[in-house]
Amino acid sequence: MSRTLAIIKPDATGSGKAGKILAHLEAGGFTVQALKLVWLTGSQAEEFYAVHRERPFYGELVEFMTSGPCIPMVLDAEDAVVALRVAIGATDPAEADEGTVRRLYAESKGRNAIHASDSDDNARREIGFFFSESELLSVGAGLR
Ligand code: IDP
Ligand code: MG
Repeated sequence: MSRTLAIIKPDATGSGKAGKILAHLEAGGFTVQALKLVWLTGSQAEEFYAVHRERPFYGELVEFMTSGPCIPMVLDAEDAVVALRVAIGATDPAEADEGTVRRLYAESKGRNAIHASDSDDNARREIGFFFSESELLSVGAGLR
C-alpha cells in the first residue's frame, strides 16, 4: 500500500458533489486515512500551487481555490499516486475518460472538481501541507 493526497475542490463542495466523489473513491478501492474541510487563504493557495507560479492560469487558479471550502484527504491504495491520477482523469473533463471523477463531476478545465498528487515526493509534501504528524498518527502505511 502507498499513500497520496486528494483535494475535493470548491466547485464540487459548492454544488453538493463532495459526498458522491468520496463514495466514488471509496468504491474504487481507496481508503480514507485523514480528511478535513478547509477554506484556503490566498497565501496558502499560492504556496500550495507555487510550482505553477509562472503559468498564465495561476491567478485564476488561486482565486478559484479560495472561492469556497476544499476537502483535502489522505488516501491509501495499491500504487496510490498512479491509481488516483487514473481515477480522476485528464485535467480537462472534456478529455477525461468515461467513468473518471473529472468526467463525471468537473465543470471545466479550471473548475475540475479534484486535485491529486502527481508523484510520491509531491504526495509527501502535499500531505504535510494539510495534515500534522498527530493527525496522521493512526495511519499505518509506513510512509510517515
Ligand atoms: P492537474 O490538476 O491535472 O495535475 P495541472 O496542469 O497540474 O493539472 O494544473 C493544476 C490545476 O490548475 C488544474 O487542476 C486546474 O484546476 C488548473 N488549470 C490547469 N490548466 C488550466 C487552464 O488552462 N485554465 C484554467 N485552469 C487551469
Ligand atoms: Mg498537477
